[in-house]
Amino acid sequence: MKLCRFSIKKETQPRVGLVVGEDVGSVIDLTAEGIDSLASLLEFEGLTGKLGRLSGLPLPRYERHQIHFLAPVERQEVWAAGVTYLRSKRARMEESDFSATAYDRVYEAERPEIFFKSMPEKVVPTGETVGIRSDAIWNVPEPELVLVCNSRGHIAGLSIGNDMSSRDIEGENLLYLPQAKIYERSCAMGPFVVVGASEDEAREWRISSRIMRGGETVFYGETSVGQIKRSFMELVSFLFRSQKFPHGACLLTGTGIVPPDTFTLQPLDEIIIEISGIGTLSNQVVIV
Ligand code: DO4
Ligand code: MG
Repeated sequence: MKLCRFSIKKETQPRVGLVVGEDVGSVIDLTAEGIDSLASLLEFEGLTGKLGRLSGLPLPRYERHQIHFLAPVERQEVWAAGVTYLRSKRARMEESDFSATAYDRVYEAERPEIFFKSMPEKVVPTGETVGIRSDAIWNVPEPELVLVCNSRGHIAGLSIGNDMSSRDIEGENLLYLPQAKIYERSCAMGPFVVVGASEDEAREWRISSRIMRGGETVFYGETSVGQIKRSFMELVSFLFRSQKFPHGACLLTGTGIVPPDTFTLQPLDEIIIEISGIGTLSNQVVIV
């Protein structure tokens, strides 16, 4: 089952929706049943049963062309794990001189790399622009599965994220990581939160990234969610160590798709990230 946040075109009120049909045929407006936030819904035990009951009610439905998708995040902080795929570890070791061993060590260590990524209100939804820094010369998208956690640290849903990154800044010095990762429009998420899928199911999903420039594909890469080295709960339990998230938290799980070292994003590029069990997150690039 897929949830989303949306607004009706020409309106601004955010609504919570249940997606009907494989290809987003329509969206049931759960806000009409008093559900005013996605986060509150994700707090329910037995959520799929509740959603099954809600889908039987005579609630308003909107067709895809009548709505805009909003990012599926409200007051949750957005965090990200790193170096969870072998491909990511190798790429970071290649881009950096004197901090290469840090990536090697963190890949093997008990404690994963986890960093703050975005305030919720800064997360970009599908269809809007993501940013590349004006002071960076080597920029890439990082397509990642997102673990959408409730306040108890349960993984209530799964979504798609883009951890936009400046590789030249990150590679110059590890201490520059926050600047390489956190800037205007550097995090996109959505459009859906899939609920009721187990980790075993999710590990079978394919994740792909296509970058289009002037109508041509200039990069395509794919991998499997199953290549993530650590279990989902392992990552979440480290995030929730010694820290409370009263509104829940989103955790991007790291990238396994890295374009060749000669590749950098340009303004107007279209980034299309697909995860087979979830859907497609699509954003155009702008300089910020
Ligand atoms: O340590 C650098 C960031 C790693 C990361 O974002 C990833 O592996 O996805
Ligand atoms: Mg990343």
